[in-house]
Amino acid sequence: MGEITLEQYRRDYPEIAEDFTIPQRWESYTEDEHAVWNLLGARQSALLPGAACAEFLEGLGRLSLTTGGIPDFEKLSATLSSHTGWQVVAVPGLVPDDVFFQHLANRRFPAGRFIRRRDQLDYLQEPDVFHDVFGHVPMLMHPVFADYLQAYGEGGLRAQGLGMLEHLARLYWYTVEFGLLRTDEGLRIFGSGIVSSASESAFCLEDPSPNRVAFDLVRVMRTRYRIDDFQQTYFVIESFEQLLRETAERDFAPIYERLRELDDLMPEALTAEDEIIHRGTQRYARKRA
Ligand code: HBI
Ligand code: FE
Repeated sequence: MGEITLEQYRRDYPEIAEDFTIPQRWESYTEDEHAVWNLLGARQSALLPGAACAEFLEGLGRLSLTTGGIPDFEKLSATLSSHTGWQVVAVPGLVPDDVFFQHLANRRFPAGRFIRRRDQLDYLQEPDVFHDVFGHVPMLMHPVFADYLQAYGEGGLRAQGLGMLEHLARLYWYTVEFGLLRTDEGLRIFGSGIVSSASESAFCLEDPSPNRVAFDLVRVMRTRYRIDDFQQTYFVIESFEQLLRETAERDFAPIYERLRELDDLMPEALTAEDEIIHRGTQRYARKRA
């Protein structure tokens, strides 16, 4: 899946730096681009109480990301860094894995600068500023999650050296992007891919179709995922402390050795060892197939 190079981006973004960052040029956003942000922000904010976890909602509230237009990364980074030491930097789109990990390992979150068009409100392939900022930045206000994402960046660089990147990418996918949290009030969302999507916010919690399975590191790293539709399985953590403990504070070398012996699991698969919170009907996925 050939990665984009600096030279390719340089044609459209002559000001791109070696680390793939570009100036945000906040003044250049049009009124209509700010209006698209506000539309998405208002829509998601209305859906998320009782669906997103308290940690996400608290971060969102403190950053006032709802209807003030596309945020200025400099101001956003000032607030964010005073809480957890993270910053937001602008990039033109997807960046190579090692570049992505280097940023995370240094507590910089690379965010797309562009915003989706009005005819793409519900789905687009490349991460835009709404997904990256509204979806990811609120959780970076949480000290434990902030440490987890930095550790993921450091682990990514190591995994790349060991040829295990595909496995580690699944951890990112099923936690940072599509993770659920178990709370006394029921399941709640913390995954950025979900909180930035109107349809998946409801689907992941309410639809009988997908599996909901307790998080287990090796299980997650064996499981393939879909990038083109709703997930068929969501993994549920008990707490952010658990996530940090079972990932950042663990030696992955023996885990990678086990993974070399184990087959991949399909996105809808369940195993005898799973702690199943909800056994999905997979009706939605079958209908789409
Ligand atoms: N680049 N801008 C950007 N955003 C991402 O989420 C991203 C990326 N490059 C690589 C990547 N994600 C993933 O493939 C890694 O988590 C493995
Ligand atoms: Fe993302």
